[in-house]
Amino acid sequence: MPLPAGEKETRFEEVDNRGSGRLRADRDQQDGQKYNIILQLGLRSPMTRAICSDERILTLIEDLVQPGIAIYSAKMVEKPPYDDTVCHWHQDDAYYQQTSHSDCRMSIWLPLTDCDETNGCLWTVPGSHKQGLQEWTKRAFGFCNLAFKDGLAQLDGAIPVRIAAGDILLFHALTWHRSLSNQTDHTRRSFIVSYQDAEAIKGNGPQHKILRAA
Ligand SMILES: O=C(O)CCC(=O)C(=O)O
Repeated sequence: MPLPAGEKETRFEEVDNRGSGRLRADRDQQDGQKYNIILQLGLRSPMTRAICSDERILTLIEDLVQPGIAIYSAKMVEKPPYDDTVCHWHQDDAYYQQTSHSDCRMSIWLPLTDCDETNGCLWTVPGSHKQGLQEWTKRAFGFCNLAFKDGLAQLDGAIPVRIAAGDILLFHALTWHRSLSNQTDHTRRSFIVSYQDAEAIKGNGPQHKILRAA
């Protein structure tokens, strides 16, 4: 979904810059941890709230996420320059089903900088959501650590998703995905909002927010 001219330069660069300051502060407190996440973006500021409830996004997902639309969670994920931290192959529903069940949970992955294999773009296996929730294990290292066991998943069809800043990747909570290292000298940030139907019980703590009633 390309953005109208000028919106990328104003809205998304502002979110990127604000996120940068906030993440730097968090990193200091996290004693050197490099892979940073800001949670609860659906609640944090008028700017981030506006992205989560943007009518263009809701129109894109309304036939898939129903009845009604609620935010399950909304976060920003940062990969600093030359960072080897990996987000393992996983399905978001491994996390989400620990809270509640929804058949139609989906996420938007919205990069704030152009992304490809050099800076840790997302990789997915198209169609993998049709295979249901796979067995996972809790990994000690890396992120997205409720991850597939080695050798379990058939990953032959995996593709890197090369995507421009401000474009949207939409994927089901059962879609297999991961991200690798950032080998560039620029920080990679993504804005991720997960939506579910308005009747599913709760979301990720206070982040849960009904945007359209069932
Ligand atoms: O933005 C990334 O690098 C991947 C994040 C991700 O897949 C997740 O948090 O579930």
